[in-house]
Amino acid sequence: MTGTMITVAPTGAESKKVDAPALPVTLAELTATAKECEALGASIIHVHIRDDDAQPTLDQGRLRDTVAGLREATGLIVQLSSGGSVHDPEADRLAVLDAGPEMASCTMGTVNFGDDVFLNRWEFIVDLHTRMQERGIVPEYEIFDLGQLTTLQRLLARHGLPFGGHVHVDLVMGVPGGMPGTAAALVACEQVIRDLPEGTTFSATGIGRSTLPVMLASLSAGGHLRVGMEDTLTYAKGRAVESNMQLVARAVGFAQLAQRPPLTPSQARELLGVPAR
Ligand code: KMH
Ligand code: ZN
Repeated sequence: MTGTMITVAPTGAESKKVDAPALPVTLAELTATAKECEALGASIIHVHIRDDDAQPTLDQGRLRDTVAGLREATGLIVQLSSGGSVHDPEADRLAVLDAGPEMASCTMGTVNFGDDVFLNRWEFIVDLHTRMQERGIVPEYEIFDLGQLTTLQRLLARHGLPFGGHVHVDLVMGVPGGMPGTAAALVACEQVIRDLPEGTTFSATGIGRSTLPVMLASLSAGGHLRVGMEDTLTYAKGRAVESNMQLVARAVGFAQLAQRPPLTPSQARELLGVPAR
């Protein structure tokens, strides 16, 4: 398949609604954003949710309502974040899988995260991976640094392929504490991805100002794209992002220019081994 999977990551756990009023924090805002992003060309939504005070939460009831609401309103692949915020305990992060998503993120190691630490112990990674296998959830392996790809190799060698048999990786580049958001770093990752099981796919996102170089590098290296207000709140120098749709529309434009038009959600399901709906 030569098209581009475009993931929208609309909310995240780090940005505040007061600083970015367009950040979708209610279920109504999230479903409206999801519908518009799907119409523009997104095929996957990477979901973090907020509580009534717009603070990050992993509340089980809200997670279930969110999965149900997004499935009813859109055809997007619903990928819940098992990363949560840096403050979430492991038990709550594992319980995300109980909300019944088609996909969930699964980070391949601990990384400094600005002034905080995003903790992902080996035993916790194994737990997430094996629970997803048992429950028929397709993981997206989140990679914040080059060595985490080697951790993924070790995980697959010791604990087997994910549900569906297809390996998909997301390079999250430019986090302060992780790998830089540069074409050189993306190519270095791509070289290691070649040692993963045949057919492994990758997407990439650049945090903050690295969004454009990472997007262009990923398209030219055969990768897919993730964009959204989880990752950047600046559209251009001195210009704030107006909406997630603005970021998806730009990614769609670049994908089309690269002659790799957006894949539909059903094409993305086929590629990733996510069961058809
Ligand atoms: N919010 C970050 C600490 C994920 O969603 O899996 C972790 C994160 C990764 O966003
Ligand atoms: Zn996330």
